[in-house]
Amino acid sequence: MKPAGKAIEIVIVGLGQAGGNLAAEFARRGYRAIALNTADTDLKSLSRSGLSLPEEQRMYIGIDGYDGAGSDLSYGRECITVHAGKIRERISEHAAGADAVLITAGLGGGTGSAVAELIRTLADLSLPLLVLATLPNEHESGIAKVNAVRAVNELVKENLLGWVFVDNARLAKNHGAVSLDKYYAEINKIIAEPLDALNQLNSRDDITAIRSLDGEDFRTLLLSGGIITFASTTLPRLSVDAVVQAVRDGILHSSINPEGFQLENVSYMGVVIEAPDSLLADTPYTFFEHINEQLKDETGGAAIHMGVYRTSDKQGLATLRVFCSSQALPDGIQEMVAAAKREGGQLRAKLQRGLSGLDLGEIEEYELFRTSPGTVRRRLTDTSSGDIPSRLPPKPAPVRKPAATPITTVRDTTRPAASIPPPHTASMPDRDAYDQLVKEFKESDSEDVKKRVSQRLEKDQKSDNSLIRYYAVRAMSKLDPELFGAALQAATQDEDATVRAVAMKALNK
Ligand SMILES: Nc1nc2c(ncn2[C@@H]2O[C@H](COP(=O)(O)OP(=O)(O)OP(=O)(O)O)[C@@H](O)[C@H]2O)c(=O)[nH]1
Ligand SMILES: [Mg+2]
Repeated sequence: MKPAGKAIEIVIVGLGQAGGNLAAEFARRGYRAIALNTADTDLKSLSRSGLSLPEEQRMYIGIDGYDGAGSDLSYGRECITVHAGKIRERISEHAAGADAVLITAGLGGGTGSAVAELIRTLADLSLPLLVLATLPNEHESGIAKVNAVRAVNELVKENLLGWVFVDNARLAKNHGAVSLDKYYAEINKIIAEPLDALNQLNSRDDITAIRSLDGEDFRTLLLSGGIITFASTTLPRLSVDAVVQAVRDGILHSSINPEGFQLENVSYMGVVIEAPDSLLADTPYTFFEHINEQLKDETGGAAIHMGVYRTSDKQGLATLRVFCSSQALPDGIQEMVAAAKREGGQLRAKLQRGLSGLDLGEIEEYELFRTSPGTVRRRLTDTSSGDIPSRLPPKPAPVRKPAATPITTVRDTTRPAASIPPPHTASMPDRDAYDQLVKEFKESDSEDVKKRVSQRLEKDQKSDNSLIRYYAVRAMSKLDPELFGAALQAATQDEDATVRAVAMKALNK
């Protein structure tokens, strides 16, 4: 059943902490929402004012009681795979009868970045899926950026009805003065507002329709299949040129979505003008038609849905709301890819000892610039405008993955410690190697083995290489945070934000 005051029923599924916080914001606005997380601590934080979701709308999907993915994308994916059955069951119940299912997630951590795995898990349910994903801030670690780029690359290949990318860096620039304790609650309001505003346009008491953008128009726009961007601005007067210019600037420099959406890539557009009588009285009847024609012209034939509403704005200003879907990734996402490559590259340059864990080879092989969502979309037939071939970099030769540090998987009780490689050997151990250390520590009865694993992890926590420190700290957090108290304490001062976060979380357990 459609919720009161909304044109269409959108239900929300939040994944990871950011996803859960966004789900809570939509719930505050009257949407049905649930949050999935690998961390019980994050789910519990959804009882705070401003970011709250009742307990029965939270679902723990961690493994073995671990608290969060600690930025480990493979673990995030694994959690979803392990709980696939119960996730499908829960979401199918939750989404019953919905016009659209919006999955919210923050890209950068290990849980939200696994959002494509969640989408694949839900594929059999044939739900009308959209995704709203935040991109990391500039100050976030290289690991967060690499996770985010991988997630974007996976996401655009999924068969979805729409993608909304949110640029956390732009939001931080404009709202960075908000206090730390209220920051996410505040920016999540800003993120949810444009979608909600359009969905409840025709139930608002403060505006009356002159020409309405109705619920079916909104449904067509939202489910048109493409990268969605929003913009809103105020205008002191209404003229065709001023409105078209504001639409162009608004989507090029959206304050929520990544920079660089171009009018010529837009395939569907909704334009809503809310204006007081003082402005409407001076606006000729043909205005509406002219804007429509000019936008159609500049977009190369996009479907334009327009609405004009009368408001009682005291300052005499008109509000312009723009919603459009485009078939090309905006420049802002390409910049993020460049930053991930750069910072991943710096990390690699620091290492020189091998980099199987971060796997930059894969990053450099990303097809992000090649893959237009148009190639996977099911509705639009003309995908030619969606590709960005002119900006394609030549495909670099794949970087060969160094072999992972050999770790014996067969238990040899006569030589209990033989499988532990020395730190800082020629090639850097990857995540599996550290998982193996955790396993050996847990399964071994030998004090000698436990001691050698501990010494190894403590030594690696001091490594010059942030990825080694990250894996070591993550392993400590899976073992006994008390035993590794001193090392974890030291790691809370680490120069890498992700290492600090994992250590803090372990100590708070
Ligand atoms: N807009 C917005 N962004 C957020 C919020 N919380 C976190 N983020 C962003 O989302 C990214 C991912 O962080 P989390 O959501 O905490 O990570 P996670 O998905 O829980 O993953 P793990 O903690 O590794 O299990 C961060 O790098 C931030 O950029 C939020 O409430 N709103
Ligand atoms: Mg988390």
